[in-house]
Amino acid sequence: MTRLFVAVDLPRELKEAVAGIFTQLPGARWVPAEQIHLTLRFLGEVDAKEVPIIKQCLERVVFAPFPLVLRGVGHFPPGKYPRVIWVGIDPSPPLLQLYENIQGALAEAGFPPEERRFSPHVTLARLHGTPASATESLEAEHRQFCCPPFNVESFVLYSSVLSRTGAVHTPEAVLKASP
Ligand code: 3AM
Repeated sequence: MTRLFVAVDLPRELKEAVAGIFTQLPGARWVPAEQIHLTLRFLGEVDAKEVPIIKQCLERVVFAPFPLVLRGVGHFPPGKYPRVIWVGIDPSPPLLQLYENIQGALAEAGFPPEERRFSPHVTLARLHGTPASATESLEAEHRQFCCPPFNVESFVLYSSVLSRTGAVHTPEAVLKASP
């Protein structure tokens, strides 16, 4: 079995800009800078035999390059102990269209569309017992966080191997935009 997800990788400068938000926060496990990404779909454990079919379906996703803007810092879910700190993504029509096209392609590979609404974000940290008051002061500090738009020219099918030191993500296929 292979644990798979589909995501947009970010340029190195953006990963570095995002990682610049990282700070000492008790209970926070920051995502390694090189792994920072925008998840489009988590597929979970998949039989290795199915991976070529998934790749073929994803290769049929047609999209033109489009700009993506990262903006603001927040947490999820609301309440006393959030689980995630994120950087927001402007939900532009081309991003939502790419998301829908990927859902359609994966439905052909036997993965029904997700029921949860797509809420684009870049996960910065996973939290264990960090009070919302601590994340709120970090958010206040970075309320104006914004990066110059970057052009999405591809998306990636990643495999993810979990280990005690964290997940290792490996690109299994890079799906490019049409010029
Ligand atoms: O980039 P984010 O954090 O949005 O949270 C995991 C991460 O998304 C998510 O898949 C992405 C790559 O690891 N993920 C992990 N397990 C999941 C699950 N059981 C999951 N998403 C939904 N259900």
